[in-house]
Amino acid sequence: MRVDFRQNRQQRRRSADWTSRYQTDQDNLVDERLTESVRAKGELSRKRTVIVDEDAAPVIDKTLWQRGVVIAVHGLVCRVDDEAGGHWDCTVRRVLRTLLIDQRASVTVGDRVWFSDHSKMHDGETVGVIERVDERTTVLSRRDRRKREHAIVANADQLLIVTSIAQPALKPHLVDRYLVAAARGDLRPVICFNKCDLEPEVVEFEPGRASSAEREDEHRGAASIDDLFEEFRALGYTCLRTSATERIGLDELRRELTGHMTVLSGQSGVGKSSLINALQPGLELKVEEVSSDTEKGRHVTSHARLLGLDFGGWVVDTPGIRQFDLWSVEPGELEACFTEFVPHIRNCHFNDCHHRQEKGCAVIAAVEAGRISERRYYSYLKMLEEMAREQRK
Ligand SMILES: Nc1nc2c(ncn2[C@@H]2O[C@H](COP(=O)(O)OP(=O)(O)OP(=O)(O)O)[C@@H](O)[C@H]2O)c(=O)[nH]1
Ligand SMILES: [Mg+2]
Ligand SMILES: [Zn+2]
Repeated sequence: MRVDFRQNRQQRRRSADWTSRYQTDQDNLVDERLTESVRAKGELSRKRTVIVDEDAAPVIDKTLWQRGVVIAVHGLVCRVDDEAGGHWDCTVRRVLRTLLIDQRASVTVGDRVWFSDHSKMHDGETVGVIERVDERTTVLSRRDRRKREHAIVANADQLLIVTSIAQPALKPHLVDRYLVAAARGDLRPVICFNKCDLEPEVVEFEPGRASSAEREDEHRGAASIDDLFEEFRALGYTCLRTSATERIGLDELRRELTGHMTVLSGQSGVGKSSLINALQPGLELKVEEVSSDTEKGRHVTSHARLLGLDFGGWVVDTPGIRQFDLWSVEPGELEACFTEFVPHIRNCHFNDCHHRQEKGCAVIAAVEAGRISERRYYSYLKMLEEMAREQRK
């Protein structure tokens, strides 16, 4: 593969007005081709050859390269943990950076990489260069103000949805939102009911609304913590009861986390940090800073960071990815994330039924027959509205 030496320098400039010129002056087309080929030659001299495999990634040199996982990114420096638990500060080889930019990707937290050891050139400091990034199994991304997508975590496989049964009160709609995010991100959700040492509060639903020209009703309701626990469990999700302070349910939680890369989610104050610290004291404090001189003191708060678990696996606790936006979800995709809707959808009269107030809607019929919970249904309607609002942003 031929790769530019410099990133983004020369966007191949095709004459935008080719077609119009072709129509007005056919003879000039030959000349146009000529000048193009001359320019292409100039480009060649600024490219180099990289041997790539079928994934368009540099061929692995196992004798010289080691495997690692990117646990933090600070500017151009990646903190990489090797398989023996060593920490490395790595830059990314320039041709790889160019390859990745071509693929609209860059190295991010969670990436599994191959890197070369450059410690000899740095007085024995564990410094390396990332030579290759393995294909990702999953990617969580956020959208910036200019609507460009940025990968924040690669290769996570679980989403731990932490809630508390009191202080703060459980928000079932928020749990539903995280469940949608998990389904969209291809992550296995695990729901944790934390603070089970406290007196459970009765949960009042945030009003879900069905608003349309024909119908305007608001759904309000309340449920006990036990009802909600059962509701989520009946939907097939793994649900745990824990207490970080009283050390209840921690073995079960540890079992769920072992060997996985788990993203933590849940509103502030539910006990995410407390749970992680109860499993592995001091874990959050043990996170080291990148030591490279050039990058000292640089922090990018939106970046995630992996915390390695003694018993195997990783957790990611990053404020920036806790509110999964729904901007990339289409109404037709949302219904598929409500697993209990799925068997009914094909019986809806209209193919493109959004299950709001359409005639012959099998989902609404299932709600009326008590086969789908009203709470979940109104939560779905509320999410449809939230999505529409986020897409207008
Ligand atoms: N009673 C009780 N309190 C808890 C439990 N877990 C956490 N807390 C308390 O809840 C408060 C918030 O806990 P954190 O672990 O900081 O919550 P967090 O989810 O990490 O919050 P953010 O980092 O702000 O998102 C602290 O005062 C904890 O002591 C629990 O199981 N039972
Ligand atoms: Mg915290
Ligand atoms: Zn329908």
